[in-house]
Amino acid sequence: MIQGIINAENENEAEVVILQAGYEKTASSRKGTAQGPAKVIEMLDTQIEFFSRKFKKNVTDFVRTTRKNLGGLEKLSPEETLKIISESYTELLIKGKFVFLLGGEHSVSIGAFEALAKKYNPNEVTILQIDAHCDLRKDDSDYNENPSPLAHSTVMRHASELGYNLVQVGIRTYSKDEYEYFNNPKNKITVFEWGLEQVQVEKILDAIKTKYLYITVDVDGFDPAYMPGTGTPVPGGLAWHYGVELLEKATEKCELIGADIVEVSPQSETVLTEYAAAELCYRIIAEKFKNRLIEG
Ligand SMILES: [Mn+2]
Repeated sequence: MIQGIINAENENEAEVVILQAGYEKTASSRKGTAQGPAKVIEMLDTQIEFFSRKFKKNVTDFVRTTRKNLGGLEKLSPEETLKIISESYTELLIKGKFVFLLGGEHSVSIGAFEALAKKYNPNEVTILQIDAHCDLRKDDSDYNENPSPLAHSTVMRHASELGYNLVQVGIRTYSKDEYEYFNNPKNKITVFEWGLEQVQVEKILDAIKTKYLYITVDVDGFDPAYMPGTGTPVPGGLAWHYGVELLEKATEKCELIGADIVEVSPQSETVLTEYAAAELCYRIIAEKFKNRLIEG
């Protein structure tokens, strides 16, 4: 059997668990994120090169990774879904696993934030978010007739209310309420808007002041040239190498306690989005375990 990046049979044999949460009930525009995690896993298993150009080693020789699929979420309410994600995540944290969550729509991250808040003090954690959107809405009442406080556009508001520090990168659209919310210093949010002026990676790293780091990547934060398959695309996002460098350097600077990649909505005409998501996932895991790769 050819072994892929998923090289452990089950979570007992692995230190990294890729948690698949293909949920998309509250997605506001183009659907399809339910299929995202499975497609990213397929890329991890068949397309991504094991050999790290950065470390000149096979990452699979040093890190044991498995997957866990939270199936059957489609029929559930947002509340039920988040409960399942949060409970599975908590169980894995108790077993000492590093969890990499794959969405699904961005709301799945709330399950991770809730679980991690039981292990870490959110005041000591910065969530580095790559996204076109702030996702700081109180609910989705401005575009949904049956508003939900658990919609994907509210995910970072939940994180903020749990007490996490937020650093948002690639932002290029927000509402008046979101603008007022992130400008309130008591909410501990630093926003790096994307426009003509190039933001230095070092400037973003300087805004991360905590020991612990969580990474959440909404793929619409990257430029659609690199990740076109997503529900609410916005032109003018992060360039590929810029985003990779930012994520690697942030992981180097802090202790990474969790990560997710969300809003992958596979297209029939190209696998670029899920390939890029798989590569980000693999590079973040390599960086997290870089000491082994360097010493091994
Ligand atoms: Mn977004």
